[in-house]
Amino acid sequence: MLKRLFSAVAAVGLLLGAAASADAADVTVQVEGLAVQRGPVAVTTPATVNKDGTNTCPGNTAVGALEAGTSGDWSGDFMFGSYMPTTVLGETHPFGSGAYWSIYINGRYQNAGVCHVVVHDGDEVLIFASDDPFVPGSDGFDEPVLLQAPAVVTVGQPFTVKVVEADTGFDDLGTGTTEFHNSVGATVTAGDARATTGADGTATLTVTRPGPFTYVVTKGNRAPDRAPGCATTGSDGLCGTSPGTGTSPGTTTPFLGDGANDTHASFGRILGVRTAPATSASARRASYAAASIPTPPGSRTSSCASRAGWASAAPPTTPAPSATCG
Ligand code: B12
Repeated sequence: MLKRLFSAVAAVGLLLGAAASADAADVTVQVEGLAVQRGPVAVTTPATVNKDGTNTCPGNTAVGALEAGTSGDWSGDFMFGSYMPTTVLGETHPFGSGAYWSIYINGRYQNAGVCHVVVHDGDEVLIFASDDPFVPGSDGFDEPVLLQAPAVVTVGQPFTVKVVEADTGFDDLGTGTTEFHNSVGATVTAGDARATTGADGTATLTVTRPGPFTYVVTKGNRAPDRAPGCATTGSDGLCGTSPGTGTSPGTTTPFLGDGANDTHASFGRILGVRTAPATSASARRASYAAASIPTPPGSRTSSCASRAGWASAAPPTTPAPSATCG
């Protein structure tokens, strides 16, 4: 029965994939394994991906992003009309092992295989070693945390960032819908600055060293988020400023919700993790259980991608252009 259901859904996925345009997409790709990490890196998807010499997928899909973001360093069998990545950057997570390589786009769980998830310009593709709710224990990451922060900040001047976390619920067919909630108690580092988010998911940081840095957001077992940032005095020639001119980096008014000051170019957003370990896993178990899937005992959501628009912890609906980080 489930197999019939899967076949039907897979067929729909194939149709969706076949209908996909072959236009290349400029996306960012972030890989978060248990031992490997890459990105976010900005890439352009290839025209097609043929990993096994037999099966070809459209390139403007998650598998195209995976192929470009890992420079081809991944492998996986082709089944039910899609590749199923098992090894990424040398780290292997086969189904049934406790963790699997999962794909989230702009912080959202994807309800199709990598060959069928179409990507668009500005999308942030996260590939992470996710915990498998069908295997006892917590062997991979929970859903990601996602950062919303200015791509360029002023040295010595406090700025505010916001972190949300992805929480995905599943219906009886196993279809997931991701919601975003303010992430309380997430740790954000930016160069020499470090802060913890409060009840509204925000934190205030001050970077004192000029130059490029990487934002890193972590919370418990959730997949981390990362994004490039840059600190400048405004006249040091860094982050796109001109030396000696006093050009303002123009990033002192962080967007935090109403969209009124949504200046895409000045905000970098990090994609990352999942619910507090127990909550996330149990929620997924519960929803899968509703789909009559056996639940094992004890088992359990970028580069200069700039993005504003997470009003009320809602993710952006329109891809934002990339920022320049010097
Ligand atoms: C269990 C399950 C999983 C488990 C499988 C491992 C395990 N320990 O059993 C885990 C959690 C690992 C998993 C992962 C994913 N899954 Co899944 N999964 C299911 C589920 C709930 C049941 C499948 C099942 O057990 N059937 C019963 C057995 C007897 O039949 P089976 O044919 O042998 O089942 C196997 C295949 O379904 C395969 N499988 C599971 N997921 C996927 C996804 C893809 C793309 C492929 C090709 C195969 C595949 O693993 C099963 C066990 O061996 C179905 C929903 C459903 N109700 O069918 C979704 C479902 C099959 N999964 C789906 C998806 C999208 C994924 C992910 C791509 C999600 C993501 N964003 O990461 C990933 C795959 C990532 C990757 N590396 O390719 C979709 C597929 C849609 C499509 N047409 O492409 C389904 C239909 C859910 C949905 N409605 O969105 N999944």
